[in-house]
Amino acid sequence: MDDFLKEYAAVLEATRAHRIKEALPLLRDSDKEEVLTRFHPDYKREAYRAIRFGPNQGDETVHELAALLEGDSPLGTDPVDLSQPAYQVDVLVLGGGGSGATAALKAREGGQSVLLATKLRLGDSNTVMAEGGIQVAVREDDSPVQHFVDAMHGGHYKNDPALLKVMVEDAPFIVNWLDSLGVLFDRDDDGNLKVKKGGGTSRARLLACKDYTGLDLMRVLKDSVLNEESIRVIEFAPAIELLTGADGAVTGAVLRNLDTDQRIVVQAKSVIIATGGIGRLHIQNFPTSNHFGATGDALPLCYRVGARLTYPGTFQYHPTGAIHPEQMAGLLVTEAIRSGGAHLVNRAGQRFINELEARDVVCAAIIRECMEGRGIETPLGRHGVWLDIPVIDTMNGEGVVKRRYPGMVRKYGRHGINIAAEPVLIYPTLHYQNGGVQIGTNGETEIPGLYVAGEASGGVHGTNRLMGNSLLDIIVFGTRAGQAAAERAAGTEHGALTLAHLEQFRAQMKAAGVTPETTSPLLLPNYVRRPSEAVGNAN
Ligand code: MEZ
Repeated sequence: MDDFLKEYAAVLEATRAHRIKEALPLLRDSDKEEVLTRFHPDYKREAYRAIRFGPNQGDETVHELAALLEGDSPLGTDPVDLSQPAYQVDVLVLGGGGSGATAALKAREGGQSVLLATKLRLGDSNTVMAEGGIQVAVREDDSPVQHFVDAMHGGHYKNDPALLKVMVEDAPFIVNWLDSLGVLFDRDDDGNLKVKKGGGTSRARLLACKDYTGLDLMRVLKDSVLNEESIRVIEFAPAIELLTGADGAVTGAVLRNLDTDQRIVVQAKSVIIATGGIGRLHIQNFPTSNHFGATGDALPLCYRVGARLTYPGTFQYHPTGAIHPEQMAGLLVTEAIRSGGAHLVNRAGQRFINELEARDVVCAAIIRECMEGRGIETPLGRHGVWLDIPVIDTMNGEGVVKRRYPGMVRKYGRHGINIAAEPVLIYPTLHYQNGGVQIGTNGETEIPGLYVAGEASGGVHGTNRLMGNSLLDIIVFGTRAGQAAAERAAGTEHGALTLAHLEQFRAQMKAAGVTPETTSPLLLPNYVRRPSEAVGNAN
């Protein structure tokens, strides 16, 4: 352990026996409200401003997202030849994570030709970063109704009830499908699915593949897509603009080949956007648990064709992001560790919140401890509190941490930290966009031909998602969007390919007196060198 931590660790160890006996009550609603409004980043007014034009004009969001929505198209004013599309397909899926892969498989099952285009490689996504599990009511003492009630409570009753209803009701079928594809869910000695409890839930309903659940899901989804020869996959080819027909329906997209910078025009009868979340915008300067590609690309693309966003101003800061060593900053330390009994402890050796409160409340409580001087500062100026992981072995016997959390053991082990024996420093990390493009129960948007699935969409989680509901969301709505998009394609002709929506968008921008600060979608985080900046590239 680094020297600067030793004196604090001694305090932590001295209080462990006492803490084990302590039962921390859950907060009353009024206390939750107080800690949230004072310390949660979503309530920091100076981080927000109103969107100046478009479908969400007047709604508040963070500066980073407002700039993206009001950004101009990367197409600039260069003419694009739309007369000879490189591909003509029934269903175009944008995004190669869990939701995109599922949507492609289901659209193909619907008998339609499918092209899946993805910004990085197939599978490079937030799905593979998901650790703790997927919520499904499988036990006898549980039900989709109970799951619904928990998610509503966690989401501050802002969830779209119709979306949430189908999500919890489809969940048991989804788990059967994943099981049939070969996902290796944890099971007990009798072969029954094992369940864990997540924060903010009344029942243990989290199914997991150790602490790399998303990785295992993506493993089988990726294989399934690759085994389906009739699904065409193009990698390193993100969408930079959608295309619309005379009636405003989405009729295709312009992709950019990241290697050659060439544009690729695709004509499609239905387009499904499943490009994930926004963590790599580092909203309010937070570190992030998100994948490199998580630059919120769906939001400006959909906004420009006139799709409304729901809750564009709410984000999830996962309570336990690593802050030390610096190379790990932002990395997710799964909630499954708190669900397994780890304590959150301040520098005085005190627990300060029930570790299984909903995420936004735990996040706000950690920020409060740090702001009020009860955190620990790292040599590089980050502040955080302890996550006492060794207490799990103290309570359950040696070897439990290693057995249950092999992914975490490995990630910290690379930096010489043995989490079974040493506590780790954590602070909230930007993890999830609670809001997104407004959808109906089949992933449909208000724009004909445009479907959105997974983290890019919003509404199902209200303003605070519960652990494990994201892996469920991506598969449920990937499935529904894939099926609905295929059904539409079966009964539609290809539409004209135009950029009429972009002209209208630019006219609205001009009328609002807005000068764009950036082009969007961003595609890569600002600190990543663009292909055009590569050594030897004269452009
Ligand atoms: O759903 C999630 O965000 C999740 C399971 C994260 C985690 O803590 O592992």
